[in-house]
This record gives sequence, structure tokens and C-alpha cells, in this order.
Amino acid sequence: MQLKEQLFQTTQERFGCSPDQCDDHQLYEALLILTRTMAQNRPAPAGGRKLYYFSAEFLMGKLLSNNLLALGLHDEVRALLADLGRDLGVIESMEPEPSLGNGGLGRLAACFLDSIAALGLPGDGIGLNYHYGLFKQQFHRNQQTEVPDPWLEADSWLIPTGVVFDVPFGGFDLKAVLYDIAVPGAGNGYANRLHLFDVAEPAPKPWVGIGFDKGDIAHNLTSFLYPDDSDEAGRLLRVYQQYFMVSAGAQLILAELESRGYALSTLADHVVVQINDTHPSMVIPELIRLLTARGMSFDEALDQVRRTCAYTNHTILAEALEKWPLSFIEKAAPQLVPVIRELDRRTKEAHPDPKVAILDEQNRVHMAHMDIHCGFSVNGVAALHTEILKNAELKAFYDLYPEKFNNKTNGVTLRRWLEACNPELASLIDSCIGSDWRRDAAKLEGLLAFQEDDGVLTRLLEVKQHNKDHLCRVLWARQHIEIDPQSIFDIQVKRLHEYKRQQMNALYIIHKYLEIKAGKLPEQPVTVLFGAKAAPAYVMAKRIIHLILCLQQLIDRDPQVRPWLRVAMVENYNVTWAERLIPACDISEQISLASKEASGTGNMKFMANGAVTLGTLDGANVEIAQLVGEENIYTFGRHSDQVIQLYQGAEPDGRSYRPLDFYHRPGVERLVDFLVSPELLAVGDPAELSALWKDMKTKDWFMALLDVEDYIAAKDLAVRDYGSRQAWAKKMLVNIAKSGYFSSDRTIRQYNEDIWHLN
Ligand code: 26Q
Repeated sequence: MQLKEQLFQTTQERFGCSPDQCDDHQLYEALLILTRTMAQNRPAPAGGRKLYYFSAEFLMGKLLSNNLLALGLHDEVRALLADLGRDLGVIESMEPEPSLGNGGLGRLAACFLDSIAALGLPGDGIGLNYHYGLFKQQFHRNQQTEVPDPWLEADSWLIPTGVVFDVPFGGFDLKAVLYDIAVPGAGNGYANRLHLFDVAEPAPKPWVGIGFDKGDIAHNLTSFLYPDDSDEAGRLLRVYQQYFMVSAGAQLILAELESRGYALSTLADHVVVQINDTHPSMVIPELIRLLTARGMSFDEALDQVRRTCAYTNHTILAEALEKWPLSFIEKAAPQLVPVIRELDRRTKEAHPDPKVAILDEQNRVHMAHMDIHCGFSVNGVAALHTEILKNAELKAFYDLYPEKFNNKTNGVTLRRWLEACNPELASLIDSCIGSDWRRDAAKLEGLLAFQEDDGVLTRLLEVKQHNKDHLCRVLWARQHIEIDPQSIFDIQVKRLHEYKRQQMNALYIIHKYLEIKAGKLPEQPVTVLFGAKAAPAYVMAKRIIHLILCLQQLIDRDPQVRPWLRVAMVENYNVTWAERLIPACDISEQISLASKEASGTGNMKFMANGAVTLGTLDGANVEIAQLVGEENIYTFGRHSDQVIQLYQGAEPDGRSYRPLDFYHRPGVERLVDFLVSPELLAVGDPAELSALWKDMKTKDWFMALLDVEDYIAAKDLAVRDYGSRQAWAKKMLVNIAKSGYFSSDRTIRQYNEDIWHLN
């Protein structure tokens, strides 16, 4: 049947009217149903081994546009709607964004599912169906507040499967009900599945305080996504969530193995489990438990699991490495305790070094240690990150198992992050090098041939201006923020964390503000845009948001400064905002303290959209710098080895870094002191701003004052260079040309070649 007729039939059945009589939401629902069904009906890719990608987060973003592209229907649907006098963009805006992730790690999982399907590899995701994803952020009186964000509507991408598993907790069992989201592969007729488990009777209201009795857990286990580990409340619930996910997932794996006709003793030949950070690590003891319960010896079960499980590390921040008190596991999943104890006993017997123990003296389970001992692969997510794991953080393990360690530099799906979010740039690229890059991103290098082509460079600048104009309209419509479309768009969007150093960017704003007040105008007007959510319990992060919003208001009200410098923080930064901001960016801010950002993935999305990076030599920035060459990136700041040294020393906090030394440097003190200036105190909360000021002077845990002068110099240079438009356009072009390396298709090919061996 023709698409047109299918749409007609769907709206008739559903709403009793034809498409032209539907409102926008009804049309969205009809397209959702059509698209969902088509994706669902596709076969799974065939193959020898099958991948199960376990992750507590899948930050999928809106799916309609993406799925239409993958199914090859985007243009047809756009035309069909245009015939009806409707705009696909408007229809797409009806879709609620499923925010089932916090940031980089969750979005990476979503990019990976897209690439796994596009490469025709057999691989499903396994996660949880949170009813409330990440909180919705609102600003009141220059502060962040959080409100629950229910994303599920009567109709959604979820497909009920009827599959149910029993998950045994201490004292009671729960049913894990399986829902699927189909993941169509772009251009190949296949679809994989994102399996999301849910409780049978979810609570109708959002979670408020939980007593950890059976009833609470039964209804609330999947109520909400943890806003990260800095929220102490209800950490035990996190363990219940993790066990629920991995127990149901492990049972699904064994059921599929058996239904494919394979014996349990061939698990490792037919299955590979990728553990996305330590959140799903209990899958290891759970698989061992299930296998031994079915008659396998512990030795053989451990051997199978060790050849099946692979672990990805996403952080070197010690506070983010999960260590669960054994008592938590004893309460949530007591049947795992003997398994974990036995794994610990065997490990200690073979390797008595306490640094590599699974259970420490305080009886806490080091989840990453368990993964490394009981898996066959450990990977970092960028070259520098993997080197730091091998030589510092996980050195004791690297000495034991050098063969397990490998790097897999992250990537992003250019189908969402270039083709879908920046169609004008995509068609400019097509006009230069043809459309092959859409299947093979390495082909983007062909753009290098156009570096001296003034026509192409001019078009590139026009496309960027078009996207900036569009962003201006959206900012006005959504937040009544008016910015100058001719100014430089300097953008920092990512979770708010001290190590990412949004506070250092704020110091740059203060520097410019004071210069303008003193009569020194910048070479170009600059707009500094932010998007960031802070974990609700992360006090310092919330103070930094407060600082940025205060600066925004102060400058907004200042007619002398406004024409030259603006600050705009988007409310509720999410995937959809990213899709609008990234195509409009001139300068991409990637300014984490060297050694702290495992990889970053925003950096890759920005470069693919023709932004030039201003960054430290951290995470994947190092590889970006190597690829584009020093004339096409602005790097600054201390290197990771210097920073690692500064974290060792004789100061009372164990470091050798003394922020006061840098605070007293000429030019720095007045920037920091501006936090408690009368101007700023007039728009902000004095207690919050003073606390931030004091912390910056005396603690500065992530060394913003160490790098701030170098940062200001580098950014001023970028602002000056921006004025040479053709030279700048050439930098943009080189960045786009070199971004092919950061396609998640490349990353997934490498996972498959080195770790998964799927077909
Ligand atoms: C841990 C315990 C309890 C509750 C929550 C958590 C938790 C949740 C989310 C811990 C960490 C996260 C997220 C980590 C994350 O997003 N890491 C990022 O991963 C990206 C993909 O590899 C990298 O590019 C980033 O550098 C890294 O910060």
C-alpha cells in the first residue's frame, strides 16, 4: 500500500478522520504508529555471535525524524505532509523527548545502537523503562529548580512484547515486563531492539520518599532515572534497579540462547555482553548464579562468563567509580553474595594485592575490579583516557592483564548529528563530494580538496549564518532571549560539573565585561551560550549555574555591554536543544581540566558541524587536535601529566596546587572578586556567590585558576581570527572533513573487530 493510503487508514482507524482533519498531535501519533510498525516488522540481522549492550541509560532523543530517515521515508513523508499544507518540523516537535539518560554515557549508548543497526550487526540494548527520565530544569530567580519529566504518552515507541521474567529480591520476587523499541538500521532493511524492562504495576505518581518495603519497590523501581551519583538519597534503590535490569537481561540472554538451539555450555561462542560502565556489573555474578543453578560447575560458569563479558570504563573520577557496600547487595539480592564472595576469594588467592581486591576491608564491592577480573576486555573511550587507565588509575590491573586492555575512541552517529540536525550543511557536502559520506564517513576527507575554493567557503559561511538565524528565532520563541545573529556564537553545552569548568568560562565573561566597561571593545561581538543541568544535590554545580544566570541578567540590563557581549543559558538543555545549538556554533568550548574528561562526544558533534574547538588537551580533544592540525584548533592549558603531578603533593589536601598563588596573579584577582562585587550581588544570592568565591580562591579542586589566563588568551585569539572570514571558513571545512573519524560507525567496527566478533 502507498504511504499516503497507509496514513489515511491509520488516521481513520484511530481518530475517525482523514489526515487533513487531524491536529498536529494526531498527525504525529499516526506517523508514530506507521513508523513503529514498519521498524518492528523488519528482521534482525543474522550472525554467529549476538551482542547485548547493557546500559543503565539510553538517551535516545526524539525518534520520529531519525526513524523516518533510517527507513528511507523522510523525504516522502515531508512531501506528503507538504501536500496537506503541513510541516514535518512542526509535527516532529509534538514528540516528547525520552530523557532516559544523564549525558555523555547515555547518548553514546544511543549512538552505538544506531550504528550497530546501520552496520547490520546483531546487537540489542538492555536497559530500564524509567517513567520519569532526567528531571526538567527550570530557572527561577537565577537558580535551577527541578520538576519531574514524564515522557510516556498513551502512544509511544514502546512495543509490549508479552515477555516476563521473575526477578528474585531478598524477601520477595518481582515480575520484569519487557518492552521493546525497534532500532531500524539506516539503509539496510534490518532492525535491532532496545529492550527496556519495567515493573508490572508502576506507580501512577512520581516517587516521593521510599521506605524500601516490598510495596514501594514493586511500584517504584522504574519510576525515575538517577540524576547521577551525587544524590545520596535512596542509593539502595539504585542497587535494586541495577539488579532488576541485569537479572532480567541475563534471563533473556539464556532464553534466547536456548531458543536458538544452543547449549548453555556454548554461551561464550554465541553471546557477548558489553557492560557500559559499572552500572550493569552485577550481570557477571547473576549469569554465574543462573548457570550454576542449571547444573553447571562454578569453574565452567566463570569460564563462560569470563569469555562473554567485556567492560567499558567512562571515568577516572574516583568518586564516580561504584563501590557498593556488600550489605546493600545482601538486602537487594542476597543470592549474589555467595557468588561475589567466591569470586573475591579466588581473586585474592591468585592476586593478594589489596589494590585489586573485589571486596575491600570495609566489605564494599568494587564493581570495576569485578569486571576486570571476570571479563575478557577492558576499554577506555579515548586514546589519552586509555593510557591514563593503563598507567595510573588501573595500573595494577594492567600489570596483571595487559592483553585485556584496549582503546575504543568514542564516536557519534552523523545520521542524527549532521544529516538530520543540519540538512543544509549535508546538502552542501553532497554538492562537493557526492553523498557517499552518508554511508562511509571517512569520505568526508574529500572536502579537503575544497580548501581554496572561495565559492564553497562562502557557502559554508552562509549555511552557518542560516543556522545561527534559526537558533535566534528559537531562542526568542522559547525563552524570549534576543541575541545578535552576527555575533560569534561561543557554546558550552554539557552536564554542569566542576571538572568541565563552566566556571572558567564565566571568568572569561567577567574579563570581557570589565574590559568593555573600561572602554576596551572586543574585535567582534561575542555571545556565550550555555546549556547544562546540575545534579539536584550537587551544590557547587548549582552555584555555578547561579553565577552564569546572574551574569546573563547583569549584562542584559547594561546597554553599554549588551551590543558587545551577551550570555544566554538555555533552559532544560537536552538532546533536542543540542540539535539546534550545535549546527549554529562557531566556537566549541571543550575546556575540562586535562586528564578528567574521559572523551567527550559533544566535541565531535561540534566539529562535524563546522565549529572550531577551543579546548584543553583532554579526552578526545587530543585526537581532534592531531587530526585537524594546530592551525585548525585552539588548545591551551596544562597537560594531563602536569595535572596528574599537581594532584600529588604535600599540601593539606594532598595536592601541590595552591589556588591562592594563582588568585594573586595580576589580572586574576579582579575576575574572581567580581563574584562578590556590588553589581553581581545586586542580581544574585549573596550567600551562594560568596560561597562560590571562597571555594574558587581556596579550593578550586579542578584548577580553573591554573588555566584561566591561558584560556583567556586562546579565546581572544579565536575571537580575533574569526574576523578573517575566509580563513575561518577554511578551518571550519578542515574540521568537517576530519570529523569522519569520529563517526560511531568507525567506533562500532572497531568494537566488532577487536572485542565482539559478531559475524
Ligand atoms: C553512578 C552511581 C549511582 C548513580 C549514578 C551514577 C552515574 C550515572 C551516570 C555515574 C556516571 C554517569 C555518567 C557518566 C558519563 O556520562 N560519562 C561520560 O561518558 C562519555 C561517553 O564515554 C564520555 O565522553 C565523557 O567524557 C564521560 O564523562
